Amino acid sequence: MKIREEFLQHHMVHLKGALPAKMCEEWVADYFARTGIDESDPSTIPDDTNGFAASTRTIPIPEASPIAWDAICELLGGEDKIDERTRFFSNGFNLNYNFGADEPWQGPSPDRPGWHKDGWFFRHFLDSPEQALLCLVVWRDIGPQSGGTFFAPDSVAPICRELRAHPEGLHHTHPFGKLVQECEDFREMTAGTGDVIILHPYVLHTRSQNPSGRIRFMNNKVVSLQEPMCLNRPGGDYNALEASILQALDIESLDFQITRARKRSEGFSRMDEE
Ligand SMILES: O=C(O)CCC(=O)C(=O)O
Ligand SMILES: [Fe+2]
Repeated sequence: MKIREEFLQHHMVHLKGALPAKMCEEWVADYFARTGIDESDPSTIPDDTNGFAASTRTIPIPEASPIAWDAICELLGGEDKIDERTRFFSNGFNLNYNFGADEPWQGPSPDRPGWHKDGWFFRHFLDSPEQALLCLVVWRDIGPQSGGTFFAPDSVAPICRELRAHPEGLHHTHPFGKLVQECEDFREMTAGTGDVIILHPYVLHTRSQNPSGRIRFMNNKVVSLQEPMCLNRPGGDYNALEASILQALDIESLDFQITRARKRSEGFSRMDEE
């Protein structure tokens, strides 16, 4: 299936082996070497069940993964539409060491805590450019019940309706997660080394338990547009993201006007309470 169709139908595109396995292995080995963590020795595993690794290296996405870069550009309407600051992968891994390992396993469901929409650095509007895609970058294979992110691909429509109803914009702490109650399709991400899973930015997701004894190495990589989306393009020449939003709202076009200014933090840091 073509990338665009796949995105419109499933709100995700799973690119297998999008990063060279050798590079992934090297970056993961480097993490272990720098931190002294040894998975066979629990005393070396940090007490935090999750954590972000310090970022010590980055690589332009087109260099690391032409496949992922082509897919991103195709979905967003071309390379020139993408914010320069979001054109890199890094080793600032999002780690899940052993979250909930001592509790009975619970699969993806609305009952799990923590469902959210990404984007803590900006005020959220239906047409916001800041979180245009959410790429899950997988540095080492993730089997079942090994910390793979839980996600609900059918959250896109309820999120679109919520954002459409709030032209004044919503703070990132708005309880978007409650909309999982309207979802039926709950999944657990499993993936191989070097896979990149491109999710629609309005896919609700949450971390899962990791009783596997194996650290989960991933990034939740944000890709931003330079400009806000346009939901009423003359001629209907929509990028896949815009088309998916119109499809979710079941309309041909939308003259969406924001009623409060856009706002974001410096860089990508967490925005304060309003
Ligand atoms: O750790 C995970 O699987 C999900 C993390 C996440 O969604 C986030 O950090 O925004
Ligand atoms: Fe997230």
